[in-house]
Amino acid sequence: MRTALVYHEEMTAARLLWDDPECEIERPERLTAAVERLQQGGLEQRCLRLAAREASEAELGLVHSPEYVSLVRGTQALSTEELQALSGQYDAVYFHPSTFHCARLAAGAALQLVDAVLTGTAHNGLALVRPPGHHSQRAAANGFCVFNNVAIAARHAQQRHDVRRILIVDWDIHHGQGIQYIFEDDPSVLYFSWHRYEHGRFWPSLRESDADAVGLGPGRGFTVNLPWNQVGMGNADYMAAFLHVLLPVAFEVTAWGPGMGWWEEHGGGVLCLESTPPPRWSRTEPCGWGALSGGASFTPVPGSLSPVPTWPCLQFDPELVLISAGFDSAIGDPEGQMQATPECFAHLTRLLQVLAGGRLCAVLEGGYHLESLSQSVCMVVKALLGDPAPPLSGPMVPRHSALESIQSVRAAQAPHWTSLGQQGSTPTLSLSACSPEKRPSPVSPGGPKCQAAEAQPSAVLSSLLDQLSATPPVRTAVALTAPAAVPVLPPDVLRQEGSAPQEETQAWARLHEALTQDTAFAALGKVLRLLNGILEGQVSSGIATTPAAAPTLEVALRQGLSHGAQRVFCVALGQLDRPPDLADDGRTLWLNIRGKEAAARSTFHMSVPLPGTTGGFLSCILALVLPLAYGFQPDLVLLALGPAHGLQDPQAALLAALLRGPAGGRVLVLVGQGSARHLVGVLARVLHGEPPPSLGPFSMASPDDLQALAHLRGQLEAPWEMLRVAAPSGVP
Ligand code: Q9C
Ligand code: ZN
Repeated sequence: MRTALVYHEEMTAARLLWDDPECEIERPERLTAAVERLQQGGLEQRCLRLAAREASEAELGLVHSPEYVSLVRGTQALSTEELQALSGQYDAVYFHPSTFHCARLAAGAALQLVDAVLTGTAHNGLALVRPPGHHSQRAAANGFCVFNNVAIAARHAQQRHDVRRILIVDWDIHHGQGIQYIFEDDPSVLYFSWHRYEHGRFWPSLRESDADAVGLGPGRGFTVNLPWNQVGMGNADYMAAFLHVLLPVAFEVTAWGPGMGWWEEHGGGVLCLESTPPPRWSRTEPCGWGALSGGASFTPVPGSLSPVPTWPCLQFDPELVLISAGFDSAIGDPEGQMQATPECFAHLTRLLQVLAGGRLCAVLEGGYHLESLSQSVCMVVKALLGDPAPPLSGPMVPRHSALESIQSVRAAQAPHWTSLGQQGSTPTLSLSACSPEKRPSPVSPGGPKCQAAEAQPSAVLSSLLDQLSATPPVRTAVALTAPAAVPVLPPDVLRQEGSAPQEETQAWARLHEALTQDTAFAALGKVLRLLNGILEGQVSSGIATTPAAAPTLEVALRQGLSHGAQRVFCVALGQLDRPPDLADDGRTLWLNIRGKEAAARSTFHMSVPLPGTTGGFLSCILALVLPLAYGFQPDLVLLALGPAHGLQDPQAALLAALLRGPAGGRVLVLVGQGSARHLVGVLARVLHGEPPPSLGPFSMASPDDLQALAHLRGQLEAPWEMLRVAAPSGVP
């Protein structure tokens, strides 16, 4: 794992030279505070440090007009009065004699980061820059932004590296209208932005920031705006936005078929962006459609449907992810007035790391509360380095207003993205057993139920300090039954040879006949040792093989519950039944993925069929597994691959990678006999923080798969509100 950190102290030179309450928040201390905190946390030292370079004028010209670049160059020689007069011509902008230099360093830092990641010098990285960029336009400065750092980096990646599809995720709390304008008709760049909007009352108060602005011409569907109409959005709202809007779109392959025909209006032709997919990260077969397979454009015959491909052609599934990483969307920020805590940004980063083979470049935008900004920056760097993300605090219940926003963007984008077609469903029945509200409170003091939505920023921020350093010494351990089954492992994955004490293993083995047999008994001893390491905080995650998956899973669950875990999330694939005498007391959430039927037996026990398509599998994870996991807030995840689990290696890897999120990285994977040792190697690498391999050719979810999910959502969204994709009707 190599994470680049791009910075240059000279970017602190620009500052406001006159009185302006609107602009004074964009100060040099933003950078120094963030860098100092990275150093204190020992994070800076773990990164590949790169000094920012200046972008050349040709590079600025990828996005900006020559006249505008000359104008900004000219500000170096202006007097304070002249600078103030020029600044007044733009909205929320100030110039300083060093602005041109700083802004070229900021754009250059983004370029250097992209170069490092696309040449393989680094896997991912962060550029700490100012001035920010996402409001700046072809010929205009705006909202503290001079050059559009992220847009320049995206164009550069396309021109200088063999990258076409780029995802830009703008989690700054303002709408990056500059980025939107630059790429609005371009389907090779998918721009996602959430922003404080308040029905248009919040700056920059643009009509085109609303959810129904989806892009123009060929770029329709490639602008995704999620306007927040109230302040106070928190962790649950941000996670719901990623799970129910951004990720389904980012993974999806766009199918162009009759009826979608945007080309009819914009007769310029359909651009096929993919001729031969790059070997490693593409999910789609080469465009199988003759006229399009050359990678060129074609002109449709007016009035004819025949030139429209009926099979996916332009896939999204990005090759590079750029984050416009503003932290004014975090708790305490005076601009955003939101409630998301710093660790939320580790989770957002973690979710994006499963895309584009992990090629993730974050570039600082806003963020004006120095403490909140610094901690959020640390959380992103920790996630980039592969460290486990601290669990999310606060009630994981999306706000009504957030669900309204999610519903409206899904509706606006539904014509362009098939996975957003499924809308909310009506609750069908109420379930027995206790509701999540009655579940036991968590171990950590000040955890979920104690921190009300109106939590004090300072209290939240200081309690988080301790978590920064509380990372287990061993990130991943592997305990294998047979030495013959040794897979290829990353060098710092621990091979655990030891077992739990004989008496402890014997006590548990009494639970089930099958556990007394030689190899099962030996495996159980190793599983217990590994699990104890996880529960005691010495190991973050682990994989163990066993010939007796079902009883071993039961033991692991019972041991987890009796040795410190308040809540355990069990994801059981294949023939693994929930132990019938296990108490349905809200401490175990049991999800089976197998079989034919989708069924919720209680609030805490459900099963769903394993979808037969990649699209269905992704929907199952994003729309069901992760919302349940994040809603349950477990402190341990058990993932068990039992007999006939049916998962392909890349599917298992994606599931394991994403299940590192909900329980602070505490995951134990049990692999039953019959699975190839290759699978153990793949799982070890993702638990260790490497990006999961591609799922392979994308296939659309079948109607049956989607119906199964919708059915479960209908049954479960009352107790598990993270499953909602729409606001419940009739409730204000
Ligand atoms: N009177 C960034 O966060 N505030 N820019 C305008 C209207 C401007 C924010 C208030 C905020 C600009 C990168
Ligand atoms: Zn901002």
